[in-house]
This record gives sequence, C-alpha cells and structure tokens, in this order.
Amino acid sequence: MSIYGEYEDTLIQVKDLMEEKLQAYQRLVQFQTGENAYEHLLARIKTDESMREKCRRKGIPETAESALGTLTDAIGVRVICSFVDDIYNIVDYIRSFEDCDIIEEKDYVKRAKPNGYRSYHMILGVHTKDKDVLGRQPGIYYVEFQIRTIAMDTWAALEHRMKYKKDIPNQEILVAELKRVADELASCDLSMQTIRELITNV
Ligand code: 0O2
Repeated sequence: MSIYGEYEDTLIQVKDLMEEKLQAYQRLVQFQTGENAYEHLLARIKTDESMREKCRRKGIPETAESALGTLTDAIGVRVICSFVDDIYNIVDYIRSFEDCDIIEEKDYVKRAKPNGYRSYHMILGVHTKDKDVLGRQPGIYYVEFQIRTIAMDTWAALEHRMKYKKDIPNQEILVAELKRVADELASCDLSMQTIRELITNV
C-alpha cells in the first residue's frame, strides 16, 4: 500500500488539474503574443520511496498524515522559463487560481540562497470536493511549484547531483565554484532579458 493510501486518486486529480491550468495558460499566451509562456512543464507525485525517505529525514512517521498533512510537496510542479520576467507572469497567473490558498511564497530569484540557488517557490492549498487526510471536506491538497529559468534549472540539477556525491574531493572549492557560476548565470539571465526587451520594442 502506498504511503498516500486512499488519497492517491485525488492527489493525481489535483496534479492533473494544475498541469491542465498551466497548459491552458501556455496556449493563451501563445495565441495572444505568439511566444511561449514557458519552455516546459514537469508535474509529478513524489514517489512512495522518496516520500518515505523524506519522512525519515524529517523525523516524522511514515504515514499519509505526514505525507499530505505535514509535508507540502507530495505534488510538485516545475515550470522552466526562458526569461526571468516569465517567472513573475506565471507567479501572477498561479496567484489568480480560484479555490486555492497561497500557503507560502519564497522568492529565491530576487534573494538567492547563500549557495547560489535561484528559483521561485510557491506552496498552494488546492480545495477539493474530496475529503483530505485531516478529515476536512472540502479537502485541501498541497502543491509545491518551482518556477525558474533554464539556466537556474541547469545549475540546480548539477548542484543536486553534487549533494549526493559525498566523496567528491575539494568540496569547498567546488561549492565556491558553483556559487560563482550561479552568479554568472544570473547575470546572463539579466542580459537575455534585456536583449528580449530590445527586440520586442523595435
Ligand atoms: P527534495 O528531495 O527535492 O524534495 P526551509 O526548511 O524552508 O529552509 P524547505 O522546506 O526545504 O526549506 O523549502 P525550500 O527551501 O522551498 O525548498 C524546497 C525544495 O526546493 C527542495 O526540496 C529542493 O527540491 C529545492 N531546493 C531548495 N534549495 C535548494 C538548493 O540549494 N539546491 C537545489 N538543487 N535544490 C534546492 P527538498 O525538500 O530539499 O528535497
């Protein structure tokens, strides 16, 4: 039995709904401007194994209550954009969703983490007609959004891999190098944004 138990079907429905909303937004922006709202979209439900591992890491029981009531990233949606401005347009669009509460927002684009990590994070509480793990009906299912540029995403993927490779020599040098690259990529993102504006305003 999956850690999500009887709530798994609703979890899938909420994930699909978020995906559909963002796909509809992509179509709308393409129709209105001829450009993409984002480059690609990745929506997933955290696997049973990863969720159990996260519960153990956080020192909480491996239960549906922990996975869906305490933790908020059972449903994860990652939106990858070409330009920094697109991130904020998507954030505004997500803020406009009906029957959803914004639980948390973290702007690691404007305020990068000390290691150089950049991304916009949002946790949404999506209201459903189905019961949730805490017995509420309408229920609330959490969704974690990570919205970032292609450059930010490439960096995060590499840095994530490094975290799991504990035996890498000269860790400090690598951490400093990664931070330097993150700042350079952020500077490139800004330049790309400026070039886009210059082209658009011709
Ligand atoms: P996993 O395995 O990806 O789910 P906080 O306690 O508020 O400081 P919290 O709760 O981890 O931090 O929230 P935050 O900072 O919004 O991070 C949520 C997720 O963003 C993380 O999930 C990562 O996926 C990603 N993330 C955050 N910081 C970094 C970073 O420095 N590097 C990379 N590569 N990804 C990051 P989890 O729970 O850490 O793990």
